[in-house]
Amino acid sequence: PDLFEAPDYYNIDDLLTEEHKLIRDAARAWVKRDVSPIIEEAAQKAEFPKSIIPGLAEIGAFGPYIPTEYGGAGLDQISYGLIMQEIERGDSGVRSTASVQSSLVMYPIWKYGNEAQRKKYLPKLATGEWMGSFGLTEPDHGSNPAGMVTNFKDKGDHYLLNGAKLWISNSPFCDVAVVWAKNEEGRIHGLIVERGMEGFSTPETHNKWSLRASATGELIFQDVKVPKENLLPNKSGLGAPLGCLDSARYGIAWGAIGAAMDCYDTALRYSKERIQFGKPIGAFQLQQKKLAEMITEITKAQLLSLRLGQLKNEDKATSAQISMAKRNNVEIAIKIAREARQMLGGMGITGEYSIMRHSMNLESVITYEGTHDIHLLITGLDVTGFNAFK
Ligand code: TGC
Ligand code: FAD
Repeated sequence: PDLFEAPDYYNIDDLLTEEHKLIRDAARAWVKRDVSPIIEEAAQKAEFPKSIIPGLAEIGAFGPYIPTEYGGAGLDQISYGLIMQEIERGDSGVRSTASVQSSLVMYPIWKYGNEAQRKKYLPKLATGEWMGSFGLTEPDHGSNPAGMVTNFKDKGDHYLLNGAKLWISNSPFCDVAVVWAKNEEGRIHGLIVERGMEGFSTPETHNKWSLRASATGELIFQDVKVPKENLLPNKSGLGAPLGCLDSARYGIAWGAIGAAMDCYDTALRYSKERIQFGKPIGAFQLQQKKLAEMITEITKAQLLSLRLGQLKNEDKATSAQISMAKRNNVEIAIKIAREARQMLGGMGITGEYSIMRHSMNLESVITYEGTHDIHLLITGLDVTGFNAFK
């Protein structure tokens, strides 16, 4: 009752289980109660609202598909997607915090870590007692992470870590960071770096016009002594961080639909109430064209994500399929945000409505986790067999 009525033009709810709907509605109610009232101010002030961390944990946003024995929610991939959708309907920055914690910090510890690491970190990350960040991108290596220069040397009883990561979500307040660095042979490994280790600092990046309610910063390592037990032992090479990205990108494909739904819903309501030339603006063909195209694209994105979720549940989704969904759904969301903003006229640029915030946030979402162009090249490679990256 009284929840956001999400567009469901093709009765996609009929394809969900009762559990999916319960999980989605719990996340939806939480966003309405705890995120929507505070998010505009947080974005205006460019502050991550830490008060929402326990709520994120409660709705299962930290490790939705991580087994319950490690504190995760033990849910399937569609539930994970629906949670991301609801959170991003509130704000992409809040979804970023959840994506990083779940797919980029808990996932590698669960998949590539040993039992001691899983037991030490996962339960505290699941409750939000500890917050994590993921360091892959460097100042000179964004789309091409294989070129990274951050490195560690074997010093007998510990590793010595040097380098710097840039554009790191959650960095300014993280307790632990999963950091990707090269060993002396140039092989990429994941290391768990903890706040307080000497030589490790996390300066914040200011003056963002996008994702303002998410804290972004650097991870700087100057001769950081990392205990040997903090190396993730079970996978190395670029495929290890890329495997984490597959999981996060999948969540973003769902999340972007949430942002698009919120923009569409706002524009639709406005179009019925705003009178110009003696009629609601929704009665004019040009405004109807915008709304009709928005609901068409949202419906297509929902079906794409749901099918991808089924494939993921069966462990059959390919990285290229995930790239297609991330790229498509973020693109339709950014276009919908732009059109919806225009439908609100001057009101559309204010913080009275969420659209402009979504629009600005999505400029980050279309860039991070692989840019729009990188995902196109992944599809291009997949269908032609020719690598156009290099
Ligand atoms: P390439 O030679 O293609 O691959 C190297 C190795 O990785 C394997 N691989 C994958 N494994 C798992 N999942 C994937 N998606 C994979 N893609 C490739 C591949 O099989 C190979 O394995 P092996 O065993 O043969 O060594 O690598 P490349 O150097 O040519 O690069 C390919 C490229 C450009 C697609 C890739 O590097 C890329 O995706 N670049 C974009 C970088 C990116 O997405 N960065 C994101 C940083 S994290 C972030 O943005 C968080 S935002 C916060 C939030 O989520 O909210
Ligand atoms: P570049 O790689 O320099 O790309 C610049 C342009 O060139 C892009 O348009 C790109 O598409 C294009 N381009 C690059 N290579 C090619 C090519 N081969 N062919 C055609 N075009 C090409 N990273 C993390 O590791 N952890 C995080 O938590 C994290 N959070 C982020 C949060 C925010 C708010 C932002 C903005 C970024 C975050 N990132 C994070 C970094 C993000 O993943 C990178 O910004 C992204 O991968 C792109 O890298 P870049 O910015 O260096 O751009």
